[in-house]
Amino acid sequence: MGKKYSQSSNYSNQGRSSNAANGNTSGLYDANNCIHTVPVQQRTHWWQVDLGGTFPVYNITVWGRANYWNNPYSRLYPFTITVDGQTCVSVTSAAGNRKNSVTCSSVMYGRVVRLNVATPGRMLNLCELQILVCKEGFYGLDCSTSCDTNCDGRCNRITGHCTQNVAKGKTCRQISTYSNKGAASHAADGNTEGDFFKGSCIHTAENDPPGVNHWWEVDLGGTYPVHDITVWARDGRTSQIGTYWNDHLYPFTITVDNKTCVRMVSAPSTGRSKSVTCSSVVYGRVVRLTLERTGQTLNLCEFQVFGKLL
Ligand SMILES: [Ca+2]
Ligand SMILES: [Ca+2]
Repeated sequence: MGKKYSQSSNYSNQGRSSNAANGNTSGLYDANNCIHTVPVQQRTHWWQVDLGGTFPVYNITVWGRANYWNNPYSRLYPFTITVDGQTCVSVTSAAGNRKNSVTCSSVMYGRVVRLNVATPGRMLNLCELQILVCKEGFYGLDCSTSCDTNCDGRCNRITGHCTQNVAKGKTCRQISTYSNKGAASHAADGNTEGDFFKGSCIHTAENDPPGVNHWWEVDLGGTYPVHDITVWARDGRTSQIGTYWNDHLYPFTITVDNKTCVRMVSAPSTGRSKSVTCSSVVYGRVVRLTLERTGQTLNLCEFQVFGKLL
């Protein structure tokens, strides 16, 4: 609820797209609870929601229109649900009643969820579509189970499996090294310590080479689905952009095998760590962080890749 909705056409204001996510599962179209596309034999009738960010999509429940949900004129069935254009599930026949809970073939990470009436569709009536996504730290069909404490509060929101830091202990490289205390391996040693002099942060060399953006990377040793990353800044100083040594980390770009995962401009308002997510799951092996301040040395105390989705 409260997201952006759209649909292929609008039969009347009474059938507007937000009606399928207004929290009311009533099947009464006349009560402004359902959507209604223009009834023509066009190729596509669809309704979609833009979740505003990437979410794990798995359980979806749809409610059809009272007395029409199983109408032979394809007001809902058969339909296909997609997540960012990838098929989540195809439903060929109607359920026993208006309500139908379906699941994607696997957990799909995406932003735009669309219900398409299968061709040839005639119109679409949909009274509610719900996507259940647990908040961080909880999982299960009703999101009532908390992640195992060993997961450090992070687990798959469907299965409960720990999402482990797959970067820890892996081979690291960086453009240059300031001193032994700033070795590349320090950003994946499993220690988030922020005091540079305790030897758990990286530090690239000043003016070597000049005029380029400094980078650090980790080779995960195999292909992983990369999505959730947490970066830890250096402790101990007030920088130009907030506390800590944030101007030696932000803004940065993260790539996975040279494919863009995310660009992050702003440092967190509090705390040394920031969790970021790729715009979509990026499969790859080498994850690189590049500081977008030409010639500036890069400080990074820990880089965690929570890449194991299932
Ligand atoms: Ca509704
Ligand atoms: Ca470290």
